[in-house]
Amino acid sequence: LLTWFHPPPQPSEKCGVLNVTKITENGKKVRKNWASSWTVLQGSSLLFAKGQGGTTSWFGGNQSKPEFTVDLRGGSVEWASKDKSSKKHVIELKTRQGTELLIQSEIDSVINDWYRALSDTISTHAWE
Ligand code: I3S
Repeated sequence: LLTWFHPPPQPSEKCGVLNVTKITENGKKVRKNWASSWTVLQGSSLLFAKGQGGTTSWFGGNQSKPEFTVDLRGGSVEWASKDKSSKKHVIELKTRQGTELLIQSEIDSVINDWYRALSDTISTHAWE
């Protein structure tokens, strides 16, 4: 009966260009290094490939591997506090492995969509 009211299934893939920096790696603080990155959400993984303005694609291109991948399972997302970055629209992503990333876009709607997609992914895979 309630089938009609179920939300549509979440898209498992999303991609776009975001500004990204690691701030912690395996629990250790690292120096910020903001870079524009082609970002792909695929299942419970978030993949990054360095690129300029989204022109680089590693799909079927010569760059066949993403630069780095994070496992979202068991992770968390929140809006970064002011002391984490002076930029606006910054998401703080923490993984279970102890990596923390800041993810940013100048475009409100873009970063809001990513925030939603990442939180949805984390809750979808919460029991894995
Ligand atoms: O958290 P911080 O140290 O203020 O981060 C800034 C620095 O990483 C800076 O580079 P240097 O390491 O060369 O100082 C970056 O250019 C800034 O973008 C960083 O701050 P924001 O507030 O943009 O995240």
